Amino acid sequence: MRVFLVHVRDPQFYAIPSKRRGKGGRFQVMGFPPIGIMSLSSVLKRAGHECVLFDQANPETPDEAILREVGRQQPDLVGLSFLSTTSYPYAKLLARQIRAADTRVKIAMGGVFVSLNAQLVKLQCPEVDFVCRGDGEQLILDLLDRLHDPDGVTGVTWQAADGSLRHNQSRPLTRDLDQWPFPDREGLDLDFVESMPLDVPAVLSLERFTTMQTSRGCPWPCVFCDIPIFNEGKWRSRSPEHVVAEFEQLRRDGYGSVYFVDDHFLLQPRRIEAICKGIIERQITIEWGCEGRVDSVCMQLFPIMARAHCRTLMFGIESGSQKVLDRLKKEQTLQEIETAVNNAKQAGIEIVHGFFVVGNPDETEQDMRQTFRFASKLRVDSFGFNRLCVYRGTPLWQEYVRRGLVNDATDWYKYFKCSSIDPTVLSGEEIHRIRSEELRRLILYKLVRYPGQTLTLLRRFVRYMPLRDVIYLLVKPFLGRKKGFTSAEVISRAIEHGELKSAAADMTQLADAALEHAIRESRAERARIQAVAEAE
Ligand code: B12
Repeated sequence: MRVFLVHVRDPQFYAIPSKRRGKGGRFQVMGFPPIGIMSLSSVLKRAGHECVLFDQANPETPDEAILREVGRQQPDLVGLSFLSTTSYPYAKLLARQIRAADTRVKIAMGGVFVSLNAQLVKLQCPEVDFVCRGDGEQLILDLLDRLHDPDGVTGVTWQAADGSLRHNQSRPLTRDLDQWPFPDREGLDLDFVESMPLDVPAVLSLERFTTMQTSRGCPWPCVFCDIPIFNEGKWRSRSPEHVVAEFEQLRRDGYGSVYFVDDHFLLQPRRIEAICKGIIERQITIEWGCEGRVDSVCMQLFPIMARAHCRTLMFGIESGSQKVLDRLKKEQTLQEIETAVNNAKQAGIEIVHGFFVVGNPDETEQDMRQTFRFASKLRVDSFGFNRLCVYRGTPLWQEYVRRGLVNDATDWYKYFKCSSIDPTVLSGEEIHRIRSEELRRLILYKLVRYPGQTLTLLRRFVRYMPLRDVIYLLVKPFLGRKKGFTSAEVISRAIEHGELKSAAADMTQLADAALEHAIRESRAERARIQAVAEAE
């Protein structure tokens, strides 16, 4: 059968297509490749199906291009894939356009957001035939076998001919992840260049870049995360041999840099040691990055990780106030954070990044300032301070439902900054004011206190980014708000994307007609910005 798989995303939100073309004329994109659809594609191809991939980071495949291809190639199934609540409005719109253009083609949706909201998505978006929950590899094969009668295909939510909503049983989680082929990295006409994971301007390199997933899930109970629910509280992993074999494949394909999208890579010492030894023995020099918890028992392995070319280690530090950490059920101490960061630096990990969140429930101004002071004490090379947001499926969402701050029936497809809805959180203006002040202080402090470390990082940026953008990154916290966009600002917005994030939050909260209007307007605006940037 012929299957289209589309990774839906706002093209300028998390990936910046450059005008540059890589080897073989492929478009270069600064951002993460869509590993979800790439994983499904290789499974489909191995089973003898035809699979065509689209990533909307590619400026050549907006909705219109996908609609044209649906008309031309008449696929049996179009699968729409996206990660987060923020992309749902775009996915819904695309599904509706496909259905309007072709009443015959079957449409499926998958990914974390739809897995956690399957019945509601099916009701709100009847154009979608199948809402697919959880791991997609075996599910999509089974679905293709039963496309016209998915009764019994576990993990699928659909509507029967009598109009009733069917929520088939969930699929038992498979522990055997080695059974799946490596993601299909050649199926997209794009070359990815490592950019800034989340808000982090921590450029690994400009080598050919890709992502890998070596494990799934994280069992810790942080109140803002829905991963334990998506993975039923379990952590599953691939064997070290399978991971190292993929590294070998990547070397053959000319990749120079990899980021692990695992929720918690640092969970099992023996596995990590075997992966690192495998990489070292085979003399693979691909540089890689990963993230994990600071209380990891794998800390003694940081030196071997560094020898195996782990260059970036990202920790979810969240706060410098123990009270806030406890409120977030982070189950980590300030001491553990310091120890992990110090050990990583001592082991020779080049970039240690700290993810922090501000605007937390019950966080006072003093707690927030303490977080910045704590960050200045830590030997982290780079840091990001995001406002806490709440998504359905997390324990925090459930708390807000109980407290009457969100309405599960009408708000399920939205997400909120906690500061917008929770009276125990500092107001948006206060957070902005404190964050700007403290960020300025933090940057100056790092420059003075750790000039060597900061200059090394800056040298790395300058190697990979235009000098004016690096300068802009540095001075931005010291500037007031400006009107209009410079091209550096377009890039920095993609790095920090504070305003885009607010716009996305607003977008998830619009009624359908207003949503379509807003998306049309924002596309027109984007086209204008692009035209200005190109003219420059
Ligand atoms: C890597 C990552 C990113 C990357 C994404 C890059 C990219 N191009 O993919 C970056 C850094 C850009 C990013 C950004 C954001 N992210 Co993020 N991200 C992740 C992370 C860690 C891994 C995703 C991944 O690659 N998984 C690996 C692949 C193989 O899995 P998958 O995509 O889920 O696909 C599988 C199944 O879902 C299924 N499937 C998927 N699609 C389909 C389609 C069909 C038809 C079928 C049958 C099956 C199917 O099959 C696949 C194989 O089993 C997840 C956590 C997680 N474990 O999912 C968070 C996560 C998805 N992100 C999250 C969030 C909140 C965000 C941001 C909003 C952050 C922010 N505040 O700015 C943005 C939003 C980006 C966007 N517009 O979607 C939340 C989403 C919560 C929610 N309910 O919305 C998550 C779950 C993290 C968390 N702990 O809460 N993210």
